[in-house]
Amino acid sequence: MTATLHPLTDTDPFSAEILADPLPFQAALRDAGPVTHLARHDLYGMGRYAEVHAALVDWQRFCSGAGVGLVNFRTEEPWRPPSLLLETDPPHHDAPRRVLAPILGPRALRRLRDRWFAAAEEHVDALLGGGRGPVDVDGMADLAESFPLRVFPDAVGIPREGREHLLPYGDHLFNAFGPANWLVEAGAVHVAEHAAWVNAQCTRQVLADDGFGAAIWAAADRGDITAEQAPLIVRSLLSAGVDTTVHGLGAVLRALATHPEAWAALRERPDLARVAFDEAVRWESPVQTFFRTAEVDVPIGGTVVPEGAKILMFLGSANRDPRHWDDPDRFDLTRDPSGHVGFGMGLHQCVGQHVARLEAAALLSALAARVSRIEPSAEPIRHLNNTMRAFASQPLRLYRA
Ligand code: OVV
Repeated sequence: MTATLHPLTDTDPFSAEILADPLPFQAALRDAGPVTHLARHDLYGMGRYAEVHAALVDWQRFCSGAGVGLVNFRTEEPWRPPSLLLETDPPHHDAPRRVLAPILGPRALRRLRDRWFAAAEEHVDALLGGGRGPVDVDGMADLAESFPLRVFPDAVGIPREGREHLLPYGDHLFNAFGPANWLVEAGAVHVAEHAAWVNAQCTRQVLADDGFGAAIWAAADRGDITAEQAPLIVRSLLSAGVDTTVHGLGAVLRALATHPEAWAALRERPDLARVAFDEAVRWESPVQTFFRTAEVDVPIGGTVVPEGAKILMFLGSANRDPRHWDDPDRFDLTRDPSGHVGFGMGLHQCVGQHVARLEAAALLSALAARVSRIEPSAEPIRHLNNTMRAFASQPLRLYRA
């Protein structure tokens, strides 16, 4: 209850207490007004849906080119070369985005659909085994982590060897958007090895010739991007494409395990898998926050956010703002979750969202066809990260259909 004992402005939104349970702080932030100065890190926090949405679509005043973490790239050194997609503004942002969007778009993904649905069926069959009784699994290790790690790196076209670097690399990257606290210090110990491996997977010679990676290099051959840009765009896939989906799947599994009526509805109508995933992305918001930087003085409510200031967009808070959502804390398959900002909004909105939805649809469909009941068999354990709302483990009991 930090938020009520101390003035909100002194609260550290990246403290272990708030990362473990961010909802009370977020409610206090929304109630305090459209924007609040958080003095601990000299940042401005926005927690209401209307203002977060408006700022995300206003890239001219709320820029990404100075970084979308607390570090201002105009005054401090970024820990890695900036992303050509995430950490840029138009016009530099546009060619990489224009190249990547169709590679990850619904039309291109059609050729992966059957393969991923078959892989999910195999994966769940192997997990359930040949016995008869219920099966105890870890929803994270056995489903949310292992399924994406089985299909996504293949789709990018990277070799098998070394894939264990992907999750810790992403975990550190998402920590590094926050302040240099104990999470960043712990990750910094091994990040050089993870980053060296990730960077080495982005070259043309390493990538299979039929994956997302090769398609990015083909765009360089056509002249749509340069040969210097191509490896950094591949790096974006390996940076943003693993942990995010893992924790999105963790969120939907948690939601379905704790909402038996939603599981029953999904079994009845497997096409609800997509709504279930988007509602879980709204409800849990695996990517909780991103920063923007004020390009000019921006008046918001009675406050002026000064030019150069960092503004923290609380996506998870906007997704639970009762000013916008009816009964926002309820996970509800009958609501229309579209318009949530869990994938962001505006010109940086998640370019991989169709890939994530396809992974979720494959896994949930395979589970719904084989599992009559799914329930928590013990309390889940949270994994703390400066940006992501995540589980380390999630014990589940699966009852065969
Ligand atoms: C959305 C996102 C998260 C992390 C990394 C990147 C993007 C990237 O482009 O590297």
